[in-house]
Amino acid sequence: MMQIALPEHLPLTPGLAPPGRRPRLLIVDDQPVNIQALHRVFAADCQVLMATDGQRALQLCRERQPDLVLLDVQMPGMDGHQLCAELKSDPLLRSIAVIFVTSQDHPDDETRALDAGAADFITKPFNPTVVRARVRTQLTLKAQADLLRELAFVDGLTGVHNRRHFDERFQAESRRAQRTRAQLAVVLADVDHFKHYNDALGHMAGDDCLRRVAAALKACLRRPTDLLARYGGEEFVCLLPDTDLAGAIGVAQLMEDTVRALSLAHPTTGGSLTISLGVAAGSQGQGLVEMADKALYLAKAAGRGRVSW
Ligand code: GH3
Ligand code: MG
Ligand code: MG
Ligand code: MG
Repeated sequence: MMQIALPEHLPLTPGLAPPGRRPRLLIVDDQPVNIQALHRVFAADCQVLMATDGQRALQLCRERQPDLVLLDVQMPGMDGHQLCAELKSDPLLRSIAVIFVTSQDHPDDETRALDAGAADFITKPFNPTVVRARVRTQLTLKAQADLLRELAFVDGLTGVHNRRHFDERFQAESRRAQRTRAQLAVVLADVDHFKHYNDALGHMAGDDCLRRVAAALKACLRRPTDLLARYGGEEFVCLLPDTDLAGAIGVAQLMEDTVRALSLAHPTTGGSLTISLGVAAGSQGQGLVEMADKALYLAKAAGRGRVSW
C-alpha cells in the first residue's frame, strides 16, 4: 500500500500552503526596513527567516531548507544574482523557489533573473496583495513539485525509497566520501527462498511479506542520513554514510535478527522467513555495490539467513 498521504487539495484557496504545514520563507535584503515590510505581509501564516547578506542567506538555505526566498538584488558582498546562481547549481538547494524583489526594473534585469532560475520578479515599491498572490502561486507550484519528487523516489509497494533514489544518493555520498575520506557502507539484503513463499502462499501474501520486511529493515536504521531502498524484486539496499565495515556488519546483523524475529512462517523450509545480507565498506563508492553483491552471494552459498562481507 502506498504510504504517502496525498494532500486532499493543493492550495488554490486563500491560504498560503497545503494544510498541515506552514511554508518557510526566507527574506533577504541588506536594508532591514525592506525586510520588515515583507515580514509584515507574511508573518501571520508563514515561518519567516531573515538575512541581510548573501552568505548568511546561503547558510540558512542549507540549514533550514526554506520553500521560497524573497531576494533583493543589490547587496554588498554576494548579491542577489550570485546567491540565486549558487542555489540553482546545488542539487540540494535547487528546488527552493526564488522571487527577486528589487528596485532594478529594467527588462534586462528581469530577463537576467529569470534566466538564472528565478521563479518570479517583483519590483519595489511593491503592493503587498500582489506579493502575497505571487508568493502563493510559487508555493503551490513548489508543493506540487515536492509531492511529485517524493512520489518519483518512493517504492509504491513498500513505501521505502526506490532504486532511483538510492542511485542518486549513492552518487552524492560516493563523491562526499572520496572528498572527505569518510567511510561509506552498503548492505544488500535478499529474502531467502522467496519464490517458494510466493508460489505456496500467493502473490498477495508475498507482497504483504515484502512490506513487513521493508518496515523491519527500516526500523534497524539509526541515523537520519541512513537510507533504505528497495533495490528490485525481493532485494533491499542500505546506504550508510560515515560507517565503517564493522559498523555496517552490526547493522546487517541486527537486520537479520529483526526479520527472523518477525516469525513469518515459511511454507517450504518449515522455519521462519529469513534474509541473507552482503556488506561492503570503503572510502570509494565505486565497486561497493558489486562487493556487497558478491558478499551476499557468499551468504547464500553458506546456507542463507546470515551476514557475509
Ligand atoms: P534465494 O534464497 O536464492 O534468494 O531464492 P529466491 O526464491 O528468493 O530467489 P529468486 O530470485 O529465485 O526469486 C525471487 C522471487 O521474488 C521471484 C519473484 O516472483 C518474487 N518477487 C519479486 N518481486 C516481487 C513482488 O513485488 N511481489 C511478490 N509477491 N513477489 C515478488
Ligand atoms: Mg539592497
Ligand atoms: Mg533476489
Ligand atoms: Mg531471494
